[in-house]
Amino acid sequence: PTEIFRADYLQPANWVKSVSMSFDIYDGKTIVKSNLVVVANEQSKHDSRDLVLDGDGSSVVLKGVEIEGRELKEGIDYTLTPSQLIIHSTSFPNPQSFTLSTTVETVPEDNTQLSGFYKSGPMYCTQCEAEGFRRITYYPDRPDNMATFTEVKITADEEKYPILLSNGNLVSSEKKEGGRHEAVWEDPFPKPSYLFAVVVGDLGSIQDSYVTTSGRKVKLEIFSEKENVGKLDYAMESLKNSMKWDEDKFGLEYDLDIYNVVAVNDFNMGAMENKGLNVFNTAYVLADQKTATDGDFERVEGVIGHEYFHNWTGNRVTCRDWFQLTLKEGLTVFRDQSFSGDMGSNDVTRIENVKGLRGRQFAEDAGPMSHPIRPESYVAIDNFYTATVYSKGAEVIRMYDTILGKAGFRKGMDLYFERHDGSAATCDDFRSAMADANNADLDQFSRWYTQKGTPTVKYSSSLDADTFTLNLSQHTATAPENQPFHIPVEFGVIDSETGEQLVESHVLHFKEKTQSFTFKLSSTPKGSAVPSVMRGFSAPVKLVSEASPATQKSDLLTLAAYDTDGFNRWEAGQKLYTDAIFAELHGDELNLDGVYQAFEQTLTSSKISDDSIRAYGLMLPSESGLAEEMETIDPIGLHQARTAIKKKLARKFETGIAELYARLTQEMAGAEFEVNAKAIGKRRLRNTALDYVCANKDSDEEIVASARTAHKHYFDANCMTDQVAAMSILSNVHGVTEAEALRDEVLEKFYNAAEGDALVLNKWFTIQATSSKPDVLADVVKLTTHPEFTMSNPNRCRSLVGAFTANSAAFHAEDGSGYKFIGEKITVLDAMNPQIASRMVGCLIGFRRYDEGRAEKMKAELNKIRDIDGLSPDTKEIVDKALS
Ligand code: B3K
Ligand code: ZN
Repeated sequence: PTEIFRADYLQPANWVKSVSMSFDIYDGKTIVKSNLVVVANEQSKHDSRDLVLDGDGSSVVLKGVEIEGRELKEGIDYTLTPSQLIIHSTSFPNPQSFTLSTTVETVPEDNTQLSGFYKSGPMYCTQCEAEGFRRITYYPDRPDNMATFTEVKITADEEKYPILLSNGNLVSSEKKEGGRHEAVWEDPFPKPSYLFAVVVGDLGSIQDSYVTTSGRKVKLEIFSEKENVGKLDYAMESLKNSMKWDEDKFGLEYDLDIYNVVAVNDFNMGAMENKGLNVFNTAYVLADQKTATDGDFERVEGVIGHEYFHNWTGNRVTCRDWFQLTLKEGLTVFRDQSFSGDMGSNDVTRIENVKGLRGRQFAEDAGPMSHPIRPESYVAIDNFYTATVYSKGAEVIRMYDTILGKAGFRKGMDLYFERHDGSAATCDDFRSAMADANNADLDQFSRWYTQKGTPTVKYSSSLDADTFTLNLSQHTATAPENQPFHIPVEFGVIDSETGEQLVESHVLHFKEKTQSFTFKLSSTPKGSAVPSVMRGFSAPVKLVSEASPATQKSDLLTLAAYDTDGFNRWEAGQKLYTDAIFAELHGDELNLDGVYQAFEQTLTSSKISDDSIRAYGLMLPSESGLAEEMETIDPIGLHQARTAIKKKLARKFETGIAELYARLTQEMAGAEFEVNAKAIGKRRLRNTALDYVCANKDSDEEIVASARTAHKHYFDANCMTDQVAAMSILSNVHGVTEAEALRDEVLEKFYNAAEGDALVLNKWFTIQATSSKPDVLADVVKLTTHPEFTMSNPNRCRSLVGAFTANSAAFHAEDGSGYKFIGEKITVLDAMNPQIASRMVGCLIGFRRYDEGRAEKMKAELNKIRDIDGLSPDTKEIVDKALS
């Protein structure tokens, strides 16, 4: 495997301008023929004019190559390597333009990598991004080659595979001999090969339609295996909402007459934005009351939106090379986050997104896989579909919006499409469009694309008469250059006594290593003047106050009570909780007055009208988020400290929480099930209350009582959200026979009620794998032998093995048993599906953040993995990075 560098980008010597293909599908063998119209690229700086086609010899077997009827000869006309077919320019009949035809055979039934053309249960499907197309045919498999797929002909058995789909519009379909049939598709929009798709199967579907603002009637169809057709409605609603939203927000309309989505059971990631034919992991499209949690519904909406928005940001304008991935991914995540916020609540969505960023991206940036949102090099590009490229990439786009304002951002987007529609662009092109449309200087802003690491921003403030001074400093320890970023700091000042805004919220442009800003207060403060910094989480940084601990605490209480910014109000509470958890962990003297005050206020304040906001305000920060604040991570200590603080809160507010739980239970009893921000908020708040009710336990009696409460919650539940909440609590029960019986009853009931539903069973596995029981690894090992468990389905594998690695206290057991378990699983997985294996290995690579004992054991597993015979380049790249 070779390392590829961004700096080495060169245009190819030839372009493929148009393509026609045929797929002849038989059990155990598919024949793929391709005709490529090749034209010389005059702009290429390559010395050689040879036509270089990518092709993965482990998946395609070349049967023949011809140019316009002349059969080419290996060695003379072309060279074949395990990864390329090179057509010598000496064999071109006319170097300006000619048609090349290839025939290959492939066996989708044997494709366990789920990249290229493969079989998922009874259906065939493709996954081409990033480099799967070369596992289907020989082709310039690079995103800057945009070609028109004028004809894609699919032939298969009609009875077994009545549905034959590809990108674009259906041109014709007809019966063939021997019980076979054929469909021909054409896609009028030029596209790179990674957006190609074919789906073949016996599928059910739901249909709908959408009329765009300019009057185009689009036929919408979502396909799945027949037994799941009843779970597609929410996705369809979300799709129509996405289409409307993109018209309203960005003036972007859909451009084909058909929009198809297919749900597939075996899928490496969430979904794929193939032109006119999205392919989805079932987990991100199927949803109903009985089988999906509110989180699942939110994800379906978000991912349906995400893939739809890619039609413009990704497909109409694509990436010049894979280093530019964040051009489409960061931008599209920003768009799907904005969409979700507009559909529900912007504050709630923001809190959820930032929690996600802190839990995953901050960790990535603090480990050996740290990279800028636009990486400089890669071995396996699939390893760079990361939290950094996606989530931090979205934060970078959000900063343009913050710096330029909504209208300015829109102007930049319009110019971006005006300049680049129908082509393959770069991150610099995007930044230039934003700058030019607004006459703005975004030169320094480019450092967000070149420097890795999470910056730390420190602040202090002072007041002199009515002049308020804010001092900022920035430092990025992990960026070798440590050049200052252009950081938009949304800022305001609040009177601690009255809650009045003394400085209205606005954006500061923080561009130096240290910088001071002064403001005249609008009136003389009655209490102290408290700065509210980085409102809305206006930049992806760690924010640290340099005030004394006492001032910090009182400032946080002011912000928690009065901040006009929903995010910072929530954040202030989280900081108070965080300080308390670390004080508990370090055995410092505990003064919980502030925490109690913030918690009580969140529990009772009539000013909070959104139940989700109240729920998130009551929840303690996650263990993964907290771990990022530690120099050396103590996973077990952290878990215990967090649990201890939770218990203290549960005890202190026993009555208030019980009342809240009872009130909500009564209010919701008999109410019709709905999926909207309000209904989700109620369930979220009630389940948060349940969690505290059940946390309040020491004696056996209390343990049994809380298990009874959860047990009742489970059996009274009218939806998956409430069942999962109850079962998660019960899954932690251990050591008290009566409570264990309740736990086992619910687990069994849940399993039986699932009736084999794959997504429901995944939850059953996950809940057991994330239990806080001391013997959880033994349970997990046993579950790997369960008849429903398989490593070959990525969702199932993640639901048990992946979920266990997220169970920090258990995974990081001091004896190294968790590491050993995962090492064995990765060994099996790597041979089967390198993309999934190399993801999984991520749980070991942060070993330098742990104590020596753990670090040594994690490293030992990594060394073992490195020694695996035939280790995939994907896994090897990550392991090498970790060990270097
Ligand atoms: N673009 C795809 C991701 C493809 C991942 C390839 N390893 C999904 C998305 O971001 O929309
Ligand atoms: Zn995407």
